Amino acid sequence: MPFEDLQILSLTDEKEAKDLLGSIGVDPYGIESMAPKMRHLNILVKKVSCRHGNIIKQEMLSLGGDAAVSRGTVGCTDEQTDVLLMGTEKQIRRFAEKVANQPGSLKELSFVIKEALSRYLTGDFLWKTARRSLVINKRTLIMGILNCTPDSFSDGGKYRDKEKAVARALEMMEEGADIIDVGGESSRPGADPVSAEEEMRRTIPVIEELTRRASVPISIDTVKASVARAALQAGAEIINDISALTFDREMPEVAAKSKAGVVLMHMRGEPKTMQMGEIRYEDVVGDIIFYLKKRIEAAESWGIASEHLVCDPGVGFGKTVSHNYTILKRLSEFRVLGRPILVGVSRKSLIGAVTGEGPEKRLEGTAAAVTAAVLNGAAIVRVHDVKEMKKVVSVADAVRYGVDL
Ligand code: 9MG
Repeated sequence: MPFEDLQILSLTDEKEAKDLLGSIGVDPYGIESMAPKMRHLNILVKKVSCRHGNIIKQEMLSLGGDAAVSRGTVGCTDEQTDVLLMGTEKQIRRFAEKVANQPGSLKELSFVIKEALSRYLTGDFLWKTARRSLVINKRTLIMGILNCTPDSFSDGGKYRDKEKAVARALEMMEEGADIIDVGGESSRPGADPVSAEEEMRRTIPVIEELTRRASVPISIDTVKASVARAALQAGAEIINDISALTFDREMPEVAAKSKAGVVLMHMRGEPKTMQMGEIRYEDVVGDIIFYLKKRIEAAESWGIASEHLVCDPGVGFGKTVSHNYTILKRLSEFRVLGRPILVGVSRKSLIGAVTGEGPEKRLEGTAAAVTAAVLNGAAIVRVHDVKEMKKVVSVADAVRYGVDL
């Protein structure tokens, strides 16, 4: 039968698209021109006036794409509508060009679309910390968790706790951790806060020792400016702030002055109470992206350059199990933030909710969730079981980026 070797392709990145065009023998100009036609985009624009909704629909139709608007938009019985632009990257770019010269908000829409596309299509990142730049390119980084809370290492003696913590950090480094995240306050749901003094007592001696002995950057997991300041002085380079610089009004200044790397994480409420009561979002992914966009803008307004920022949807922080899986499934949408995405799923309750097992028995479930995160665009994964997750990430990276073997 002729044509029986027809294929329906699933292409996920620009390189794959260009390689395919090259293999057909398309000339280089054609490759540049056609690759953007191979990427289909759905772009949701909220609260557009009915007049503009109609113009957008007409323009997109004229370019061979389409735009979904509310039923009442055509007759303008609806004052406003959300608009879903549907088209290839090429059609969307043409649309943005066409409306760029229109007065008022369509001109702004053109600008916003172009900006969003350029952030969304950024593949490689530099993450600047207080002392170095981490290249994030074709390999997912591993952040190893070092909990310096009493339940983690304590066997009574202060000295032995510190020695054990340092030994575990060095072991994680040997196992493949790219960053060690040191924390002295539990952020588990329902956990009680601890004082800054206690947090420092638990973490600073460990960081001082690791700064002397570890070659990878140290991150301090804290929401308190005084703890972050002391940790940075002791040699830490990154602030992992689960409150996205909102908990302590002095934190932005500490981050800006030190030029530390900063993880901005989304959390609803605070650890003590975040899983209580009804947890509702209009659209969990859209709401978190909007929040993180505002936190990036706030950080920049305090003088923290965007190259220092990493964003984190905050799996498990004020979200239902269903929200957490939606975040993992739609993780690639966070690319629109234009910054690397960090994901922490290790041993969390979203895994236990499906496997029915307790935190110590969630290794395989964690492996599956880490794989999903990597395949959907995570740049960094925060994990307890570095040795095992290093292998998981290597295989997921091979699927995501390919291998030269
Ligand atoms: C401290 N901590 C616990 N879970 C976390 C997560 O998912 N992300 C980040 N950045 N920190 C976390």
